[in-house]
Amino acid sequence: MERTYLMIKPDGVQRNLIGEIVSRFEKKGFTLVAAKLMTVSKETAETHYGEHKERPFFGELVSFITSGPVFAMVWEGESVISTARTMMGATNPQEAAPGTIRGDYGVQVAMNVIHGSDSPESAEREINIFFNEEELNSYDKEVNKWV
Ligand code: 3AN
Repeated sequence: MERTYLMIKPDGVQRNLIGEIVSRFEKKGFTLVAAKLMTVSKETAETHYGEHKERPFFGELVSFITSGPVFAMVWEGESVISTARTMMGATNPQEAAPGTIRGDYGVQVAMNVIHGSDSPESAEREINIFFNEEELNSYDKEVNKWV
């Protein structure tokens, strides 16, 4: 069973989208393994976005993600990494399809509402950046036999 790291960014928290976004993943049939509202430190943001260090928008990225609380989550399910990316939509909300989270709620690329791991390697890395082992819950849901 796959796990992914999803994070509602400060714009999504400010715009009261936590419930709506959590609801989409619950209704899809994925299982919430961990979640917390937290303020990301500059060091953690720089580690998380390390692969973008050379990009011109790196400074903007770090200052945005540390500007207010984020809602950090771990979700579990079959092919959850790629399916969550599909549900999020394209990085640039102007290109994201209607019906996706960014397509429905985002306007600009810097504030695109949600982050999601893009591979099993980044999922493992990102889960470990934001959560301790004891924060990760392992449980079965009856509903899972139907999806
Ligand atoms: P994704 O989040 O869809 O995996 P990446 O990994 O290409 O997208 O980019 C990481 C983050 O950097 C994006 N979520 C977005 O907020 C930000 N970003 C990407 N391109 C730009 C840009 N041209 N200007 C500002 N921020 C950007």
